[in-house]
Amino acid sequence: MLDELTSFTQPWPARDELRITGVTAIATAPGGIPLVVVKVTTSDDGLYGLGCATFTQRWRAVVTYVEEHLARLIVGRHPADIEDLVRLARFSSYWREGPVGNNAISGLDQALWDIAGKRAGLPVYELLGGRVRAAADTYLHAEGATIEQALDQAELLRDRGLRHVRIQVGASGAGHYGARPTRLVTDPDAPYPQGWQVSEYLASVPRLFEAARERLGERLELLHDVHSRLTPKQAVVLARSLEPYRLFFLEDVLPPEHWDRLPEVRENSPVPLAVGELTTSVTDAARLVLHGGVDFIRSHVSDLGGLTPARKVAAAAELVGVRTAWHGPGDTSPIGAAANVTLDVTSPAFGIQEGHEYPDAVHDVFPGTLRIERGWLRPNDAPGWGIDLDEAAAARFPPELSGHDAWAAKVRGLDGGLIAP
Ligand code: GCO
Ligand code: MG
Repeated sequence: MLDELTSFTQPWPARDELRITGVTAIATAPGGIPLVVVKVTTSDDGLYGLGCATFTQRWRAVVTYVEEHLARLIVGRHPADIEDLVRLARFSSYWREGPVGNNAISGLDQALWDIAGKRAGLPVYELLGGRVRAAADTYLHAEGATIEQALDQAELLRDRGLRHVRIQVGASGAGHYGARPTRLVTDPDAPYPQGWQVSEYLASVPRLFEAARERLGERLELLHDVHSRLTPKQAVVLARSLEPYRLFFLEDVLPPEHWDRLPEVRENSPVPLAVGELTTSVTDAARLVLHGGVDFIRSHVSDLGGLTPARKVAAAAELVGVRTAWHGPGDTSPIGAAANVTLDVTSPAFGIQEGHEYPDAVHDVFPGTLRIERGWLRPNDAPGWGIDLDEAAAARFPPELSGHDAWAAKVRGLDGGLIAP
């Protein structure tokens, strides 16, 4: 059966004897966050590639997808035909897209780019045509239960040389996204006492940015992530109230179910909108870029299916004047972070890169993990991604089914109704 499949999928004679011999998934949580990496081995002893397949909320499903469904289609193929192999992986399931499948395919795709780089002796950015900039300007997150605490952190980041800072402030009950709550109960008499209140949110964010401008001055670029909690009209109200504070971007004002209404929000305020971390298809990302919904496209590269589809989104963005801001939180492996930076330095559409400072344990498991220096991220010059995986070290941090599984469904209103993340 395997031979049948392999010969069915091998569409042309390969140029040499090199073949893919294995496709496996390694799950590890050295920073506490489950990360998934795909390893593609070849018949050339010691030649292998690594790719990010991290869907932290459903990591086990990705491992199964890779090892039980993907490997059998790919083993036996030559690793050079990346576009064909990712199309094969994508179309072979007939029902395409979705974060489990796309992350699995991304792991394969990025591992094949890593192999291509190692075979050529070149970093992946040179395979893509070389750099159009030396480094990617990066933002980090400042947060606090109170405005003062959040601004203390923002000031520290500015003093470390960052030019862009995302600022989030807490509130009572569930708090707001990205910041600790000020107190645990919003209203003791409500059906759901720790509920989230949109009115409190809409009033507190302009206060935060007014204070931020007063304390941090005009030069620092300020960003904010709503995390999809608003209606289109609330989004316009928020954007307009933030106009005096000249935000670099306002992120994810609407949940993906309402993205068709983004152009309306965008037309009603000059505040640049950044959207896209919840895109789970290259088609949806392209729609956001081409249909006037975004100023910054910030898809999660592995959720699009890897570097190969993400490059197409970057090319579309370049043609219509949209800029990129690839999603780069802690639930991206260092390989995924390196793929982000490779896109950043090779695409004229680059806008900004979200950065994450990995703890030491992650650096130990992934030697070569990039480091942010005064807000700049530079790609490795070593062949491929220039990042390795110490499998023995990875095994010391087995991931668990944990809070991450339900993390996105923890916010409810005072009436107890779930609020879309
Ligand atoms: C961001 C994001 C993340 C996501 C996380 C979900 O802008 O960095 O919103 O923090 O919430 O990746 O798993
Ligand atoms: Mg976000």
